[in-house]
Amino acid sequence: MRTTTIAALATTALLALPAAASAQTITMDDPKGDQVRTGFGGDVDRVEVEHLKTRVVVSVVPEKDDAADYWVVHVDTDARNPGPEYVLGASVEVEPRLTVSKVDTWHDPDATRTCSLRSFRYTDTGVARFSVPRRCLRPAGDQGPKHVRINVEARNDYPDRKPVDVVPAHHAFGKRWVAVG
Ligand SMILES: [Ca+2]
Ligand SMILES: [Ca+2]
Repeated sequence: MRTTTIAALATTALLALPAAASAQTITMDDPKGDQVRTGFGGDVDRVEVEHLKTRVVVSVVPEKDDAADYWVVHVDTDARNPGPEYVLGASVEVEPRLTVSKVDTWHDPDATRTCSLRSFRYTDTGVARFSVPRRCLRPAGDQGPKHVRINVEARNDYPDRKPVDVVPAHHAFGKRWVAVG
């Protein structure tokens, strides 16, 4: 009886764990063909997030031959502020370049650039890989974010720069925090 009770308590304790458990690496899958049809690319297949000791790496995997012109990655580092604290942007211009900006809301006109990096590239398989030093995602003197959540928008230059596919959803982050490894 006692064993049963302990087992039951253990099960209850497990069920009581917060849904937003941390992990060093997560994958967010996205449905195929759910993008806004504009005649251009931008259908995201999945997003992978790695939180390493010195960098946060976000890999955006488009459906085959369906890359967007432009990717916007919103980074949540603080649950007390409902929106993102940082935005990463990269385009497929001749010389791909990654910018990191500090923001207070989803669309912050006063965004402040914290880093401008060459550490953005497309892999041979068309994956857009953002590799950001943690120092770009922290206030001065801070150690860097304990954990991050991510939102990715695919955008095109034509007919406009409105998002055509968003992971996981408009103005929402992945459920799971990705803790530093
Ligand atoms: Ca998709
Ligand atoms: Ca936040």
